[in-house]
Amino acid sequence: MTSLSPLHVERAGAVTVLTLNRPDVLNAFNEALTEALNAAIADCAADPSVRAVVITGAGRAFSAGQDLDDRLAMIEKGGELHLGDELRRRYHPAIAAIRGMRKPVVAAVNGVAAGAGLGLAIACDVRVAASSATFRAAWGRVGLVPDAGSAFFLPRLIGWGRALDMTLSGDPVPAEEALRIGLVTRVWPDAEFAAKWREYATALAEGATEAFALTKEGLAASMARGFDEFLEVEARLQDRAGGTADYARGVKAFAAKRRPEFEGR
Ligand code: T3D
Repeated sequence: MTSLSPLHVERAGAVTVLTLNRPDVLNAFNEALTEALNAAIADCAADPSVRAVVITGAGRAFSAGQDLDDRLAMIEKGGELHLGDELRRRYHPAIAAIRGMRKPVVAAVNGVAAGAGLGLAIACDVRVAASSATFRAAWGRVGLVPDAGSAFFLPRLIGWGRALDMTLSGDPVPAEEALRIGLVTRVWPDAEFAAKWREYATALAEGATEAFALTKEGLAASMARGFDEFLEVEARLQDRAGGTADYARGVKAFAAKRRPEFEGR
């Protein structure tokens, strides 16, 4: 990737690909990158013609997290650090917008994902990884706590014990191990990786997008509700899904023994 922009935005049919593009520093997040990422995520959310989003990295990394050169500069200046404010301003909007996005968001983890880079990946709906990718809960090694939503998502994805092992040890988790413990759901060889995630995202973008939005809503609701209350949420979501034109398209296509052509609504 040669563009000077810290974030490369590419439209491929109904898929938007956001490529973190600071390869010299393993796509570490500086102010310009988080600003561009927040804006691009908001654009994807607002554009109904975008039906799937992929976040990936340029070069050999997905992202090494917060740019520590920027933090070193702040520390050496001697002022007070307010990292909570940094999270609220730069990271939380992106994570919240991904969770709330009414279309699938895929993290295509092409290389190392560390610190807030791991946080971004685990906030996405689906994680797919290149076989050489690694996952590092790097915070402890620089004296911080997991952030960018990581302490929320990590135990839900891999379980309490593994989340503590990963965050306390800081040891790298290779892609095959990540697959085994449920941190990612697909691993493809490096040489095929880009073609595979493009194929995967294209298939998602051809799906029943509104039903996918309601699916995300349902899964999120299940985390915060008891069983009886959840069943009522489920019934309401299915009411809405059953009212979409895509549902009628899906049923007609099934009856005609052909593939449905969903329009996303
Ligand atoms: O501050 C806030 O707003 C709060 C938010 C905090 C969230 C966080 O993300 S804190 C955690 C930050 N991330 C890390 O602690 C990871 C730091 N990086 C590493 O530990 C290693 O780079 C890796 C394990 C990820 C990869 O190691 P390796 O050996 O493959 O590569 P390398 O040689 O360490 O890195 C290559 C270059 O990228 C190098 O620059 P150079 O020497 O070629 O000029 C290195 O300094 C740079 N780089 C890597 N990570 C960062 C970075 N530069 C700035 N910030 C980084 N996070």
